[in-house]
Amino acid sequence: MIVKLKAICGIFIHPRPRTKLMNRRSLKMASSGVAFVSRPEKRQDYSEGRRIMTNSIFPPKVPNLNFPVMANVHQSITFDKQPSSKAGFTKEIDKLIAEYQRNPESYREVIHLLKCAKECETRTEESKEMECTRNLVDCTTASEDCLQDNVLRGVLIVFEGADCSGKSTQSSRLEKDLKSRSHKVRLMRFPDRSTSIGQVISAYLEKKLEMNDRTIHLLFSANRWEFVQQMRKDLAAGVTLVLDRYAFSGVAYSARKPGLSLSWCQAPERGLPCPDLVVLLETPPGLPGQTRRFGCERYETSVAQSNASSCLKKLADDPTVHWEIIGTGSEDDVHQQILATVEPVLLNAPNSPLGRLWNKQD
Ligand code: FDM
Ligand code: MG
Repeated sequence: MIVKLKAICGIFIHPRPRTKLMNRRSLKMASSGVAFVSRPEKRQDYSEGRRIMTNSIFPPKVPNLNFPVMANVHQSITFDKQPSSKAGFTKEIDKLIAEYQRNPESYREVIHLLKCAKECETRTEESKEMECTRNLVDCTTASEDCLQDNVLRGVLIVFEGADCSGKSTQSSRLEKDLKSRSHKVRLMRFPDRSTSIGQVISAYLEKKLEMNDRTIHLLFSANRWEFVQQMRKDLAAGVTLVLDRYAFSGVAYSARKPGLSLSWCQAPERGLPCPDLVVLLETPPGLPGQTRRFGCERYETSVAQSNASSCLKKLADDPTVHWEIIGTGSEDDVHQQILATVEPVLLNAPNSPLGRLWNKQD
């Protein structure tokens, strides 16, 4: 069965600007009166106010959209759902490789990971796969810090936790709080579904596309690497980055799957900018699973979420990364706890260089 997916451009109206859903390119578009939303499940959040453009992947016949106008089908992607015809999907990876190869300097790690992902789709031996990710460790020498004189670097703060733990709410509250105190701050989220790799990830999460557990793991990682240059530039320019999920989700959601070891899952993430602080939010009892926000994406099951949660807790024991676990409480209480945790980090982190995550040479 061939499933045709289309990326659709539409204009719809935005009630309150949710910049957390936007990356730099989208913000540029926003400033010209059109903004970009990468998560179709957030569509219901937009009803009036601001013009938005979305190019998320939808089925060809878009059902009951809650926003006024859909127009301009501008891209059509075909994925073959049959497990027997891997050729169809490897062709998609080839297209991704060709796209990122247009800028090989910026996307060295991304291209490497995409090539590994293609290997994973075509071969099954673990040794081969291990080999290709191991090479990545040698590959991650790019994106040197471009520190500026007289500018204190920004701070890298990551929010982790299962679905419904409040990451999106709390990361955007922190962003607002820091902005109100005149900090330069940018909110990002992973996966970032706005890029070509992000769209393939999104199709996978929406169960419109099947692929091997290792392949998708590498694509999630490549999705982070494609932003590393921008992240480093921002940090060097004194912009504090607040991230809604990062490499730790990448590891936790994959390592719970049979046959994927923790160390294999960590390999492609080694060398990413190391957070100055990872805030792990605990999930309120009864959640996830019993909330309307718990949708129908892949991994949106209580088993997957609680396994990922346990894996995150294991990762939080790692002394090479600064973790803080925040217990459950009212939204305001949690916010206050986060502020108290973040404050000393904001003061101290800029005085030491940005680390590399899980880097054995450090
Ligand atoms: N997820 C997220 C992964 O499996 N790997 C990753 O690297 C990241 C960043 O994707 F279930 C999972 C976690 C979650 C799903 O994330 C989509 P959001 O935050 O619900 O969009
Ligand atoms: Mg989710």
